[in-house]
Amino acid sequence: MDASLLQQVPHRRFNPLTRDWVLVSPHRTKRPWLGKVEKPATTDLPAYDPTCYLCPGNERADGARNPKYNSTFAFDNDFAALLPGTPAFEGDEGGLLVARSEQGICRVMCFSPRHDLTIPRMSLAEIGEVISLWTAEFRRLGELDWVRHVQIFENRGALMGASNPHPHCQIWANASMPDMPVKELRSFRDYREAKKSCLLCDYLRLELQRGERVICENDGFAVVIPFWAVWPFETLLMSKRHFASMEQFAAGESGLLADILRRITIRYDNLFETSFPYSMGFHQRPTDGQAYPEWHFHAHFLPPLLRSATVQKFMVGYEMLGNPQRDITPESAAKRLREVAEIHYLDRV
Ligand code: H2U
Ligand code: ZN
Repeated sequence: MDASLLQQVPHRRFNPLTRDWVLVSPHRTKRPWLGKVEKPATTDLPAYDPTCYLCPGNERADGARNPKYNSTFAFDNDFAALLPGTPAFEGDEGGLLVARSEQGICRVMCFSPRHDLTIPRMSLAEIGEVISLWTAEFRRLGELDWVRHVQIFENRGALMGASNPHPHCQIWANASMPDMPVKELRSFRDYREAKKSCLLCDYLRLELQRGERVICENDGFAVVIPFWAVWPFETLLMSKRHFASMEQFAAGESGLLADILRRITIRYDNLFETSFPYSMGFHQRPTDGQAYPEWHFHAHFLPPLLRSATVQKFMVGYEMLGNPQRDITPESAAKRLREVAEIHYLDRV
């Protein structure tokens, strides 16, 4: 493949995980911007906010009271999108009006008692606490006989629709597998059948050889801007070892995940010197009790910012109707993320 053509000529790139395409228009980066400018994220938050429904000891919107927790804390979402006791029903009128009831459990999980402490500013030990609760929640929910998929995800920042700046994530456990993991599973499976190896093991090896899209790595994990990234600074976090979910961490791997999460989120914050908004989530094996040797543990970071703390990318027009498109290439975005430091800008002396 001609690397210089990829930086000059409009082209499409293929996502082997989802089998979607992205249109890349590198010649278009000099386009002027007269559009929407966002407010920069607030950075001067208090350590405790008496009006916050996630802070320790405070009352939540439905009247429940949080314990005075001093590490992490998870609870059932008071406004859950899915409910465990949903009665079963199914309807199909000629394949045109099709519906099925969906059972589920939605959890909310606070990362820290501190209202202002985001992952990039936490210690490795504190992130370790978050990872061990993620692992415990994944195991507990996944072991329920009707739960086939557990999605851990974080919406960070008002730009991503997070309802509260207190660092937290959500966990949704479903009776059905959602669309995105279904697509990935199909790709993992077909690739394994055709090549007798793993799609992400092979992809990671290729990226580590090339280096041009790698942002950071340690002995357990690596973060790259995938060749097929849609969002300007989208990244893919992959384990170096082939395993399928958090409860299969080998010795030291949880600490290495804490390290890599801290480093990539510090780089994100440093890029525009802002609390960098994103949606992120882990893609782990389905939890229906079957073995999934084809699944490779990974996480996606999907940040909306484009060129500064106040200009975001919009997925509109052709992207809603055709397929996603980007101007800045994954390679030049990776270069920018590689160039920023791994010391948080607020901790700089
Ligand atoms: P987001 O910031 O990603 O929206 O997550 C916050 C969740 O917290 C949201 O799903 C729930 C909302 O339903 N919530 C409670 O469970 N209790 C509350 O008192 C307020 C918000
Ligand atoms: Zn709070």
